[in-house]
Formats: sequence, C-alpha cells, structure tokens
Amino acid sequence: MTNTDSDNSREWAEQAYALLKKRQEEQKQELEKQEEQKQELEKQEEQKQELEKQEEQKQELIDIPNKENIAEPELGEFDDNFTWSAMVLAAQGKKINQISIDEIDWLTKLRRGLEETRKGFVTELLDKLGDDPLTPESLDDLETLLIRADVGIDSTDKVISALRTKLNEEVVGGEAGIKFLKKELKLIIDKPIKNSGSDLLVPQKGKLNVWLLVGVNGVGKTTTLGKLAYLSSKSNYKTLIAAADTFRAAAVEQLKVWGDRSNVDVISNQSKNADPAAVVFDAINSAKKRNVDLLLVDTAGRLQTKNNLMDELAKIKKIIDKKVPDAIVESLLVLDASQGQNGLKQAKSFAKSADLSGAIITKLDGTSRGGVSLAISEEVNLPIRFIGAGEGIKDLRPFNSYEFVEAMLADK
Ligand SMILES: Nc1nc2c(ncn2[C@@H]2O[C@H](COP(=O)(O)OP(=O)(O)OP(=O)(O)O)[C@@H](O)[C@H]2O)c(=O)[nH]1
Ligand SMILES: [Mg+2]
Repeated sequence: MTNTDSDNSREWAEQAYALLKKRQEEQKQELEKQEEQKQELEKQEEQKQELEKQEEQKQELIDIPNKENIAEPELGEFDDNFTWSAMVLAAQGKKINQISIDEIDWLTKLRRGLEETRKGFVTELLDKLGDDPLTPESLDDLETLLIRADVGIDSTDKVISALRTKLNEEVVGGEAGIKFLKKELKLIIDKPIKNSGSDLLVPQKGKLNVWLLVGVNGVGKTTTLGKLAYLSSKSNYKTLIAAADTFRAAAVEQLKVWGDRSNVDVISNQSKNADPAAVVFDAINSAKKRNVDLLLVDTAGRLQTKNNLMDELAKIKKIIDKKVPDAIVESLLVLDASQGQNGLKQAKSFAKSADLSGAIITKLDGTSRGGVSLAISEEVNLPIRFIGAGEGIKDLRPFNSYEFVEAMLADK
C-alpha cells in the first residue's frame, strides 16, 4: 500500500465513520422523538382518565337525589294504594288520628317496590289456586315460586312442610292458604329479630352507639347512612358521621351532601390513602367531646390494595373497643335486594368473618327478588333492621316484618 493509498483509505474511513456517526445520531434522535411522543400520548391518556374519573365522581354527586325529597309528601288520591296502606296500619292497632301521610307514603312505596317480587309470585299463585282448596300439586307450584323469588331453599322447605302438615289435617282454601303462608314467612323473618332481644334497633340514650355500615361496593352503604343520619337527627339523637371509606375519592363529598341535608357533621380525612381506622379514631374523639348518641361509620366496599376488607373492618372495630369499650357497636351488613342469591352469598361470607349484628336490605324498589330477605333471616340468622326502597332521604324505614310480608303478598 502506498502512502497515497493509505491517505485515501484513511479519508474514506473518516467519511464512513462520520456517516455512521451521523446515522447513529439521527437514529438516537428518532428514538428520543418516539419516546417523547410515547410519553406525550401516555400523558394525554392519563389526563383523559383523570377527566373521566372526575366526570364519574361529578355524576355520582349529581345522582344524589336533591333536597326536594325532604319536603313533606302530599296526600295522593284515595285509591287502592291508600286503602291498602291504611288497612295495614289499622291491622297493627293504629287509630285513625295516629296515621300520617309519611307512613302512607312509605307503605305505598314498599308495596310498589315489591310489586315485581309479587308479580312473579302471588299473582301467579292466586291464578293457579283459583278458589279451589290447596292440593299437593299446588304446593309443588308454590315451592317453585318461592324458590324463584329467592326465598331460599331452607325457608321454602320450612314453609312447604308446614303447609303440607296443615293440608293433611284439614281442607285449606286459597285465601286461608295465603294467610297461613304469610304467618309462616313472618315467623321466619321474626326469629332472628326475637333472638336479638330487641324488636327495633334504636340508639341507647346515655351511651355512645356506633353503627358500622359494611358490605361490598355499590350496595348502598353511603346512601343508607345518609338516610339513617336523617332519621336519627330527626328523632333527636345527637348524630355524627365518620367517613371511613378513604378509598373512593368522592365518598367524602357524597357523605357531606347527605350530612348537610340532615344537619349532621362529617368527620373525614381528605389526604390520599388516609387510614380508615384513624378517621374512626378522630370521629370517636369528636363524638365524646360533643356527647354524641349515634356515630354512623361509612366503610369502603373495595380497597386499593388486595388487603382484606375484613381485616380493615377488624382494625376499625379494635379502635372502637379500645377507645370506647362501653360503646354499643352494631355492624350492619348492607345488601342490595336486586342481587338475589349473590346477596345471600355476601351475607354468608361477611357473617363468617365480620361479627355482624344485623342486615339492611336496600333497593327493594323495582326488584323481583325481595324474597332474599327471608333467606338472610333463615340461613344467616341476621335480624333485618332497616329496609330501603328508593334513593330519597326518606326512603328508608325500620324493618317491620308484618308490613313487609303484607306488601310481598298483597293480592291486588
Ligand atoms: N333504587 C334505589 N337505589 C339505591 C338505593 N340505595 C342506594 N341506591 C343507589 O345505589 C347506588 C350506589 O349507592 P352507594 O350508597 O354509593 O353505595 P355504596 O355501597 O356506598 O358504594 P361504594 O361506596 O362504592 O362501596 C347509588 O346510585 C344510589 O343512589 C335504594 O334503596 N333504591
Ligand atoms: Mg359508599
């Protein structure tokens, strides 16, 4: 190789190097550009999700029924609903001058709410029975209908065998059959209530009562708590709310709306990932200072980590036991009636680990599965304490088994 050759090849190599370097530089820049674009896209996606979340939360707040629900209901028509409701009240010993529009309004709602349950059940049963006495075949039909209404196998067995025994002893007409059925269903629902020692759940005066509302997400815990705050403060119990669902960002706002409506304060901790037990700790301090009768605790239906809901509840309970050992604590499982058998499953699993003292059945309006209340009583042995039939602040009442069974089996 001559010198010139070597000079040339050096020059060539330099050029090649420069070219490769440039290409590599360009590739690097291209990669950086792609990375930037990717990050920009990710950012946009995050912003979009954040906006969607905000919109969802806003929607939830909008979904909370407005204040007009607190207005006194107006007396409706003198119709079938009124007559039925008045008769149900009269049958319980109410005098004419003791009946309020509120009560009529509620019973009308309850009866309407259970219409779907009734339709697939009593109406069909009455059609089948006609005016004829009950036969073993009609008992088979009844069995199917009860199971279909989510009354549960155990309750159904109990009722059917009681009817069968009666049928062996005497002739039972259609109307008498329904009457007997109502009595049997009421017995099933009343058993855990009687066992609990108190027919009606009310806060005990002179003590701090703490009611924890527990249950899976979306069943109506927060809404029920809002309605309970209203009932309680209207009944002159000094009431306070603890916002111990620290998972859902909108939960505190949702509670504050309910609190405002019933003039009940909400104790919360707005910081991200606040500890629910710490919120309860603060709330108990406030409750003691203010001489509160009833502290209502909203809990999460789902958590950010996989740690168990039950562990979280246990932690909350521990705090209560430690800080106010003489408090009267109620753990009330909230169940969505429209979930039927799934609700029963939830009740069984919560009952196993969460030391429940009662159940609240919500969303009885517009479901065909009100019968699940019987399964809860019979199979989980939980006293039903309140029922909800609507999204308004007044759409929750203490549970009354007579009214419930009458509404479930109302025959017109
Ligand atoms: N129709 C009807 N809707 C109800 C009733 N109770 C609650 N809801 C509605 O059910 C939805 C969920 O209620 P929430 O009270 O937020 O349920 P939650 O159990 O607190 O839900 P999480 O906090 O997500 O676990 C809301 O849209 C409520 O308005 C009821 O009795 N009837
Ligand atoms: Mg909630």
